[in-house]
Amino acid sequence: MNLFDIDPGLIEALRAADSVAVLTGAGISAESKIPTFREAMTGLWAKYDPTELATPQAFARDPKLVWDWYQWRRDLVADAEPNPGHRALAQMEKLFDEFLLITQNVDSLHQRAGSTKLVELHGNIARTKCSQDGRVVASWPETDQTPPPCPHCGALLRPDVVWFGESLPGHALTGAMKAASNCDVFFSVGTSAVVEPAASLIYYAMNNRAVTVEVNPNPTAQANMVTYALAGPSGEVLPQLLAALEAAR
Ligand code: BJW
Repeated sequence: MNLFDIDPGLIEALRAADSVAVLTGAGISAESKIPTFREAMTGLWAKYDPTELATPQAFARDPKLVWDWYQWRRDLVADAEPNPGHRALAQMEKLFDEFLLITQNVDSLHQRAGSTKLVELHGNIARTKCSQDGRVVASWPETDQTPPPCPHCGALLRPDVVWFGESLPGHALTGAMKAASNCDVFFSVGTSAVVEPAASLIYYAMNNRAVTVEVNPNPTAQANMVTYALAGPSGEVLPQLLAALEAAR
């Protein structure tokens, strides 16, 4: 994909925009070598289905298995670096009066790329909380138990992420719905757009007649509804879009 593939109408819409909202999913971190959520896992984890591990039921059944899976993923994230897609979004937040990056990712790569105007819908893999009362725990005594017990109440610790069937953090979801409802341009980047309520944010934007843009090498079910579907990797598309926008300003 090169600059000429970006429709001038999209650049014009961005030039005129006061308010931009961007929803991101696992695909934006694919070029940082973090496997997307639904792609087959590797090694020891190849035989597990991630949609079954990311549940309170799996944790209740086999807390060690779920804890170890998150530890494997924490190690992948710790070794990863933000890619040009993350960095382009960090630049974009400076170009608009109102901007919100709404991420489903738990990997902190947006923050490490410099994004500051963001909400995390599904928590953060680096944080740990008590499975009983939800209190975030920064450290705990060395133990041979996996998962370790909460230092305050002795219940099992768990990652501070949102599993299927659990509620999203209220402040993050409210902010995301408000930004999607009020934006002039809405981007959906690197998400399969199947997990609710994130997948429905685009409809809030459409109801406000926003220009909608999908960035995904594999067009989703929403691709034929959006104003512009950019079928390429976000690490290439977003920097080109940013360059075209900066050249036009
Ligand atoms: C690239 C690329 C490149 C590759 N560049 N792109 C309404 C209807 C039906 C069901 C529900 C509903 N409302 C709620 C539900 C239930 C459920 C749900 O949505 N189920 C669906 C599966 C149907 N939702 C929930 O339970 C949510 N809670 C909730 O709504 O509470 C109230 C409630 C509960 C129950 C019933 C009703 C109401 C909570 C959802 C929590 C999701 N949590 C996870 C795990 C987080 C922790 C962790 O990481 O382990 O979040 S699941 C997983 O999916 C993770 C992701 O954030 C999320 C989205 O996945 P994402 O990011 O889209 O990744 P992929 O892998 O699916 O897609 C990657 C994409 O990238 C692909 O399209 C590639 O093509 C693309 N790509 N390379 C750009 N280089």
